[in-house]
Amino acid sequence: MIWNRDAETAPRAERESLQLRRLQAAVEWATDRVPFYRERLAGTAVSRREDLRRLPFTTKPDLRDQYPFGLFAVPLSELARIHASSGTRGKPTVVGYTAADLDVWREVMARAMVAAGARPGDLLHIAFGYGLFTGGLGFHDGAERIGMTVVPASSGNTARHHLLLQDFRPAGIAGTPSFALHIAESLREQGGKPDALGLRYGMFGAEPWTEGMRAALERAFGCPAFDIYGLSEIIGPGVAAECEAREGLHIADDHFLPEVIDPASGEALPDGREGELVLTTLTKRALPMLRYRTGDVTALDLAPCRCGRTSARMARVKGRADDMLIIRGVNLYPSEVERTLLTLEDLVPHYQLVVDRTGTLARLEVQVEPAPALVERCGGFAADHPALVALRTEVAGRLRAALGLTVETSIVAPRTIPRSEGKAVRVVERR
Ligand code: DLL
Repeated sequence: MIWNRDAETAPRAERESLQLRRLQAAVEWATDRVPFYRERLAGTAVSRREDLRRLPFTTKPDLRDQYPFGLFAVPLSELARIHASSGTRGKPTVVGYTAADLDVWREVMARAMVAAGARPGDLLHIAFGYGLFTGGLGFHDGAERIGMTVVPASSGNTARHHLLLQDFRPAGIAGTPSFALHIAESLREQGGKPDALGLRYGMFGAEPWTEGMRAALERAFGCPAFDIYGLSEIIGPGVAAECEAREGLHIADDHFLPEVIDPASGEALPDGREGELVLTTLTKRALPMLRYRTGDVTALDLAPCRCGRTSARMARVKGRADDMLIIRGVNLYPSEVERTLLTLEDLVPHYQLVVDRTGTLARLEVQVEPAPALVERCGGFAADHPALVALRTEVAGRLRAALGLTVETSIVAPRTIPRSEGKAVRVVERR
């Protein structure tokens, strides 16, 4: 099923001419109403799609400088809602929506969820946080638009999730991959059967995850797991999502125009090349974003998908450009470590990277936990048990082969790696 067949399967040429018309209107809207854009875009005309490349980028620091409402294009009285992303330091990034923006958000979320198998009448268990974070309410509104029944469970309180999932038996679950896995793992530890909950699909996102994580989630819940991407600055979840083909995420590119650039030079890269995703909102009223640098690393594919949708697709996000670690001259993303770790059955799918910058050279320690079955075979956890020593050697060898880097590997006691209730923190810095 396709939620909006006309929009989602429009031929490429038709799509591109709609994009150009909307881009022109968006540039006009932003320059007329936002002093920041008026100053920067004075005299810039957009008559062809390629002219997009002449517009300056908008960045996270621009949003921070204009905190809280400086980039809004409508008076506060015309806003229907405000969200914010927490930001690790300092003030949050504040975003706003008019009633029409919320309609666009519901529309793109409905497309995303239907592509994952959601249907009117389904019960949906939402394990994303509600509140200023866009995850909970984004899924909530989209599900209501489809005509689903929502269980707004929110994040945290894992025991409550177990109870609701077992007693209500929803068709679908939505949450961060790390929290969903924690729900499944802890349920299993208590004698429950997460793979017998009757779930038909899981929709996961808000943090980078790998194919290994997908396999772990599918095994845990006994249903397919779909990737949904988005960011508050652009709208929230629903910017892009996988369909049943699962060959990249369909970008709602009639609302959000994608480009991929070389993060160092800012030059646009050809389709298929990996770089930083830049998005321009085409229809957003309250907070138009022209060439927003997401920081997320991906590649674009314009070929039509075998599902029939014709939008541009993006590859699974590898991570944020600023999450890249440089260890003894080697660049690596936490997701590359995850890719290796999750091929090992004797490990649980939780891990942490500890970066020690106290010496002259940064050192990386990868902490992993043995799977419960292995600990049982060892008669309890003892780091010097030969089976665990062998496991450590195996993990270290695989990481060395995959990363081209020797990293310290530690097998830590079960349950020592913190479990996530929202976005997982994979990297801990020691300075
Ligand atoms: O995380 C919106 C969201 C909620 C998306 C629920 C999907 C599901 P922010 O808190 O503003 O918004 O964080 C956005 O999270 O720039 C990416 O770095 C990361 N991210 C989001 N989805 C994915 C994904 C929400 N599917 C930032 N894969 C983005 C990888 C993701 N990273």
